[in-house]
Amino acid sequence: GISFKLTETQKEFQLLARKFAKEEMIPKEKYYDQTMEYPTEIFNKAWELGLINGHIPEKYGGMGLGSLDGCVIGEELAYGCTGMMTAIEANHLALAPVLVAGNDAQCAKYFGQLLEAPRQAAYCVTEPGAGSDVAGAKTTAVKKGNSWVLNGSKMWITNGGVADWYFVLAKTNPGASAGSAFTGFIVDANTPGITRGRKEINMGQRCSDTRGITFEDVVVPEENVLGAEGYGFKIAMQAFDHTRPPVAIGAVGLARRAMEEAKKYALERKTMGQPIAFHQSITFMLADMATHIEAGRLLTYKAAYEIDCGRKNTMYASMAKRFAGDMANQIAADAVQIFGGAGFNTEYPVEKLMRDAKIYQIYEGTSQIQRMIIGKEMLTRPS
Ligand code: CO8
Ligand code: FAD
Repeated sequence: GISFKLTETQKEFQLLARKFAKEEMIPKEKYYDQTMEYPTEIFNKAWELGLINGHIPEKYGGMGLGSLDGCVIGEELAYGCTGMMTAIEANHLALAPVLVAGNDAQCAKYFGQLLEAPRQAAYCVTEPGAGSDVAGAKTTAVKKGNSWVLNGSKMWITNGGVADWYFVLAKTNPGASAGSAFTGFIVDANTPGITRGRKEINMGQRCSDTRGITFEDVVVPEENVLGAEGYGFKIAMQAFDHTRPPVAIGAVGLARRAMEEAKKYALERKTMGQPIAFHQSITFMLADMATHIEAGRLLTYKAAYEIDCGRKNTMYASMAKRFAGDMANQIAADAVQIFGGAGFNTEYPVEKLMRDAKIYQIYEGTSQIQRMIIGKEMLTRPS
């Protein structure tokens, strides 16, 4: 039969991450939100505890955690602060293409770097002129002898300013269709010709580091080609199959935090002779929050479980990302409503949650793009 039970190891990770969120992340959330400082201290402590890079296979010295294991941890970290969680989770996004297509030497070298010290990596696909439309990306890579020369600009790159290495998608065959026009590269961040832009000032998740990066005659050795020439687009898409479930669970963790803050406040705040929690319109808002969080978590677990079983989870990953992203925005907005005037004020926790939630409908593919993918999978790629 079906089991909703976490394993003992998953429960241990859940408790560890929950304690970390409560004791380390929540006390600092306001500081990092207001200063927009990169949460180096939190990142380093999470790394020490084994809460980062968990998906690196045991063969390369990692823990070999599955997608569902990562989601169990991710929900707790997101409950603490999604700005910090995004800084942490971006490492998983960067290592996903290497997990999908890296050869032995690439895995050993680049996973090794992330395991030997608290370091960051970043995933560079989006460009100033192409976000949803990945196939429209214009960064090029041209073969010269035994190397490739990269030119172009990437935009909105999480961990862009702090990463030691990048996954970069570049066009290598402009005449070909998307599926064979691009190649994926691992690029050392200290390679000459790379310029990191200023840290962008965003609406929410403000401590996360988001930057533009330009590549000007950046020479990358042939050994840093992932998979093979022409496979980049598919590697980038397969990486999303791994990373959309953890992004979805980030939205679930944020929504759970918003619900708990709203519930606590609604039980304390009294109007017309009783706690507002017992006015039916508030009770119903809380009831819907609890229901939608359960649904978002289960859908995300399903998307993670499918890929852990080695099955193509593209449709479920998009369903989870779409549902959880939209749901977290509704719940964060309702939490602000339940707080009334206090909800609009920075002394209370929910206005940050509402600002932080918005990005879940945008990054890792917008809610509109997720619907396009679900539709395509349903209608033209039926299982
Ligand atoms: N697996 C394998 N192959 C795939 C997949 C997949 N999942 N998807 C597509 N392909 C293949 C197709 O089969 C096709 O192959 P072929 O040419 O052989 O037929 C080829 O790729 C082209 O596919 P499509 O025709 O479907 O391509 P389209 O150009 O129509 O567009 C999308 C596809 C889905 C619209 C794509 O462009 C897309 O995903 N857009 C959204 C981009 C996106 O999500 N960006 C996110 C950037 S990263 C980010 O935001 C990080 C945020 C920070 C997170 C940090 C952690 C919290
Ligand atoms: P556009 O593609 O220009 O879309 C604009 C609007 O049009 C959206 O509402 C979109 O849904 C809609 N739209 C577009 N095409 C269609 C269509 N065909 N049908 C219907 N509606 C459509 N990228 C990375 O590569 N790496 C990262 O680490 C990374 N981190 C990010 C962090 C932050 C904080 C932000 C803001 C972005 C990040 N991104 C990253 C980029 C992110 O994935 C893109 O912003 C996102 O995919 C949307 O692309 P766009 O901004 O170009 O919007």
